[in-house]
Amino acid sequence: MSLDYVKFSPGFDTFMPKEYRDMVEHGPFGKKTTVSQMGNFKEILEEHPMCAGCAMTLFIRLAIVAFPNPEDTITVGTAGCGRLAISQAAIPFVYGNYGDQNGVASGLSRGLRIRFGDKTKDVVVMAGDGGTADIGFQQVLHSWFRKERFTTIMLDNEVYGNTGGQESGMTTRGAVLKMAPLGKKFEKMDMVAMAKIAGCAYIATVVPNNPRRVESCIKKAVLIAREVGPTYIQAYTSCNIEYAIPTDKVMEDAKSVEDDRYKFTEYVSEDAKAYLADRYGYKEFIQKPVAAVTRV
Ligand SMILES: Cc1ncc(C[n+]2csc(CCOP(=O)(O)OP(=O)(O)O)c2C)c(N)n1
Ligand code: SF4
Repeated sequence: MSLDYVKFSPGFDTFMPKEYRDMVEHGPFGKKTTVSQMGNFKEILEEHPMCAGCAMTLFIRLAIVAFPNPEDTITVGTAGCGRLAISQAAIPFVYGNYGDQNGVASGLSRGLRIRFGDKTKDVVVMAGDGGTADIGFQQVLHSWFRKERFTTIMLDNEVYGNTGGQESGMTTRGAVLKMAPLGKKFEKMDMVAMAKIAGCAYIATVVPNNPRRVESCIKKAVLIAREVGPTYIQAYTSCNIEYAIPTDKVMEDAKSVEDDRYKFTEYVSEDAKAYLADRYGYKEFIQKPVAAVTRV
């Protein structure tokens, strides 16, 4: 059992730092904690070096709380702001070259299935829009076409935040950034349509100001990826620095962007619906019996 990893070896408990003791005693491992209980348990991610008010950090925090089995989850990331937070979480994090994340996750997810057989090990990629739609694009698409069973989350701040404001394929047309002063010349890439074409079994677009919705999307995506196929979540996680959003307006911005051009959408394949209903009791996907035809 992976929970044994975090427990103290006999004789070591008195030497462990307080944070570690807290994590073992009050962390979410082996429990079914939810976002509505935040504040009542020690979170896996509590400290990070991200900018104050960064929506990406809030989303990452919510996503990690939502992992169905955090003690059996490995995150994979790449260059970009998000890895600065994800790498501080008290669960394993694998960091490859910029854009390699879906190639790394493919090998990791296959290897874990061979090594651990029938035990569940979840692999979750979290990478920026540049890492996912630009430099990592080929590896992302091929992992989907190959039906690799892990979750890909795009932290879509619509800019290269970590390197000071270059445009990405996910920047909206016309946006002017510090290092794109003439304005983006092309449309924002439609990665949701590409995920559909490539055969992802679950696809969602979401913003971070509805924690329960984020939780529901992450849980479904991770559970479906265990057996049915690749899953993709695209999250609007604004960069308040590069888009000059005052820190106290970050959630307001997320709400207005959600109402305007980043609406909540969710696609669940028929196989994934049946799997969620049968295996995890999702009522919304239980097939209703066809009413008998009465003849008169
Ligand atoms: C091969 C390679 N090219 C370029 C870089 C420099 N680099 C680091 S982060 C980054 C941009 C990250 O943008 P994005 O993926 O959108 O993530 P964000 O920082 O916005 O979260 C770049 C170009 C690198 N680390 N490795
Ligand atoms: S640069 Fe932007 S995305 Fe990166 S940590 Fe700061 S606010 Fe967040």
